[in-house]
Amino acid sequence: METDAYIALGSNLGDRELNLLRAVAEIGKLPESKVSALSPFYETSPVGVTNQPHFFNAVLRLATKLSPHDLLTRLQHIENDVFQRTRNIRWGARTMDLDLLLYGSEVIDGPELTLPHPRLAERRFVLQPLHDIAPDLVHPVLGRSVAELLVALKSAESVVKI
Ligand code: PH2
Ligand code: MG
Ligand code: MG
Repeated sequence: METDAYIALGSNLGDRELNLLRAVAEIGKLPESKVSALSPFYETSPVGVTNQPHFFNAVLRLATKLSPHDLLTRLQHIENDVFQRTRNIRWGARTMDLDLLLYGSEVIDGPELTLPHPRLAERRFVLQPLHDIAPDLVHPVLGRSVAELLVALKSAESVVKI
């Protein structure tokens, strides 16, 4: 069975735009999967650790037959092997961060994977591009659409379409 998964992409080291394009291409090569929507790219102010370069962020939809855990492992391989990402400071600068936001309406709370992504509704750099491709998608735990979550968001992070 095919499921719509939503993946957030972020980069704040190197050629950020090229990194996002490369990640989209790599995700597009995953087996039994097809990229079916891609948001615009945004330049965003860093959240959490603020003394680091601005990010480029985007969100894509993947129609996939891979399981959530298989998909997560493959995204980690892209981070590590294609972008030579080394695990450094949590929320620090990185060439590529691929976060599984949603997998259909699955709710998972495990040691390796939490779905929906726990900080999804607090982050404008995620909600804005998600809104571009799926405004009516309903968050399976909060029971509110992406459009509703975006309107309710208080944070003042800057998120600028490039
Ligand atoms: N990712 C983080 C922490 N902070 N800030 C922005 N603007 N964009 C990100 O992708 C981001 C962040 C942790 O993964
Ligand atoms: Mg992240
Ligand atoms: Mg991550």
